[in-house]
Amino acid sequence: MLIEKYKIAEHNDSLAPSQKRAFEYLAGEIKDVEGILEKLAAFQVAIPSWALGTGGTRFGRFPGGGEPRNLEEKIEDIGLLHQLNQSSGAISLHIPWDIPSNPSHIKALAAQHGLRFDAMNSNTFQDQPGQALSYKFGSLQNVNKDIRKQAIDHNIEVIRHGVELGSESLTIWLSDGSCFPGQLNFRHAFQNTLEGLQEIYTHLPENWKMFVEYKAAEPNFYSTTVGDWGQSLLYASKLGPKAYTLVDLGHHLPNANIEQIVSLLLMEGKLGGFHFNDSKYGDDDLTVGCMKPYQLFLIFNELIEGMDARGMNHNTDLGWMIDASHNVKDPLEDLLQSVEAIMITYAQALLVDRKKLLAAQLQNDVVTAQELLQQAFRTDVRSLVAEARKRTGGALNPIALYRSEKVREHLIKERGAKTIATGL
Ligand code: AOS
Ligand code: ZN
Ligand code: ZN
Ligand code: ZN
Repeated sequence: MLIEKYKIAEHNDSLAPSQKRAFEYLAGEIKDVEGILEKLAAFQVAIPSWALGTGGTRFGRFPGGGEPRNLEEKIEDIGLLHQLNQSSGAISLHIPWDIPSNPSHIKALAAQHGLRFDAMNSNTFQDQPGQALSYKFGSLQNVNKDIRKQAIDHNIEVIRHGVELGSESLTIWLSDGSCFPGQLNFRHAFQNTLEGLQEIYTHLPENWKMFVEYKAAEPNFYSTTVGDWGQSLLYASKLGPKAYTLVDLGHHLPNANIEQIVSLLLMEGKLGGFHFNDSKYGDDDLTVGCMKPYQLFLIFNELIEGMDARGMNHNTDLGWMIDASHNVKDPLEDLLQSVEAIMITYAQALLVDRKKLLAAQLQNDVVTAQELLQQAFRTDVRSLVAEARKRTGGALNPIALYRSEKVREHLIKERGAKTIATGL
């Protein structure tokens, strides 16, 4: 469902006086407001197809109803998000959950909603119904050549689906690893995985990128074969110029300095993609910015510093995606919150006075350096983000409009109270 344009206009009119007050005050305080607004308007974050349904945990799942029943309805949900915030203009698909039966129809539907196809995601972490061989002991790392081949072929098939839709990247997250000491020969597992990735790499079209996503643990709790950024970088470097590391915020050991990882990967030209979420314990996949907003700010600060140093385009030169899920919220409201948190943090990072920061660093003026970062972080930029949204046709307060338009109620009526979206 889409919200009629005049409803967005009415909503924006009702909030116009307070928006004007807050925005004008802020605009008087910061430099280059127009330049920042342009960057905010351009910035797009892909929504993963699997975040549109209730996530759940292995203990239970409490779906709220009205979930998309097929790829078309997933695209419609993301189209609605994008209509409201103008910052969710891309969708990231997962094969086999989202195999498009009619790719040209799917492509046209996405285009109608202003959406492009971001990274394609393969799946060798589950056994699918009717699958010949099991991934119980891994996919690309497997000691069995036929299982490795099955996983390679699957990834090649994912590329093929992506080409049909106009995607230009493949994200490979492997759950491969081991549960107990002695189970795996680490070198053999690495070599097998590398060979598999090399084979997949040769099937990438000219303009495609491959993202190698790492994760410290889960589902394997002794070792993971792409377990950290060092291992991912090793694969990406051996593979070649189309291969990059993908950072998922929830995939580190506790207290890892993610901003430093990001900075060095960018320095090496090997940061390719990003999965946003937040966590308190592990791969919690919570709403972006709900737990550690300052850490997110520090990461964005390094992203911008590093991208600017390499002359990269903030929006197009990295694959930005949300990778979150949850059991207790309306997924669409949660995604609106996540995108908002990303935009707020991006705006704050754009406010950092980089010249002064560099000068402070060169003077070893630790206090000034910290002040400069915190000055930006403590600026309330919500009216700036809202202004960018308004200027591009979005809603000043997307969640408020979503609720007053009773979107979920409509979706439940249309799709039913007991729909289950395919996904995690
Ligand atoms: C798994 O933990 C990773 O974050 C994956 O990126 C993702 O959640 C999965 O590929 C969903 O299909
Ligand atoms: Zn991820
Ligand atoms: Zn994850
Ligand atoms: Zn996660």
